[in-house]
Amino acid sequence: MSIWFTEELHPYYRKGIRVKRVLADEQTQYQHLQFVETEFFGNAMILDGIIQLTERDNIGYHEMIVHVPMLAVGQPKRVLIVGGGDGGSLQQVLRYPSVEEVVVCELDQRVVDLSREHFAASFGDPWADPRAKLLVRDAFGFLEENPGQFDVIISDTTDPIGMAERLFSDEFYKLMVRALTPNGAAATQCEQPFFDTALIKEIYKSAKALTKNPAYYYANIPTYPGGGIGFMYVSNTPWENGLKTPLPPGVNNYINSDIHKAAFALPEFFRRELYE
Ligand code: SPD
Repeated sequence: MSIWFTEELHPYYRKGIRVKRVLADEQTQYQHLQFVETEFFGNAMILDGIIQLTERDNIGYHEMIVHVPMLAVGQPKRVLIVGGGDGGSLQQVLRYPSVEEVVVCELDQRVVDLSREHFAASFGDPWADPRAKLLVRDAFGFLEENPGQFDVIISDTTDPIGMAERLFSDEFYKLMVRALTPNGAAATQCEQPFFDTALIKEIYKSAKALTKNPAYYYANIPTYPGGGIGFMYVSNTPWENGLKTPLPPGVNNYINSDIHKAAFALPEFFRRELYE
């Protein structure tokens, strides 16, 4: 028997993946959390009906959201991950020998617990690293309390729906930039150029008002709407600085120097909307 899981993030667009079996299905304090074993993509986590990651194609997401700001900064020591309870970004951050501490501010403990169980084959157990510190709390308050503290901030969030909507606001970007060290860099989950042009434009405006060198970049992730997702790089340090920095020890499955550079090339309609 096989089941098709169909996602409808936008009212005008649907996509589906074939599921072998349901591994977990629960209503947490915050959301509907599901883990499924898929036919092609390995295990997947679904939140409120939206695919967050699969074992096969999370590589583009996690390698790009993490390494672009980390490489630009050079020798990052303190890193904050907003959200990221699945551990995929954490695994990538921990590859850097310069990192002394990674704080993960995740609201839902169940996301962490079930990801440890169902993504162990892909992520190992990054939480066992003594540099990793999990805070089960809302990121807003934490950012407010920690100005100038982080060399890199990664906003690894769900889509801007319900409680996550605030994480795409000007207020959030102000707090995030305030929590960075002067030459620090952030990268945020920043949606899809075709479907979310207006939102991304607003976010770019906020980022531009707060830092000298923001830029949008993109990665291919077949299980996300439109086959990919973009990120906002937010920093006074140009992202190009990272092109000179070697990638950290460990295996890369998506990023290489050509991809790093090419990710910032935008289709003309979108480049014009954003930058002119
Ligand atoms: N439309 C899906 C966007 C999902 C972004 N969050 C992914 C979390 C992976 N750590």
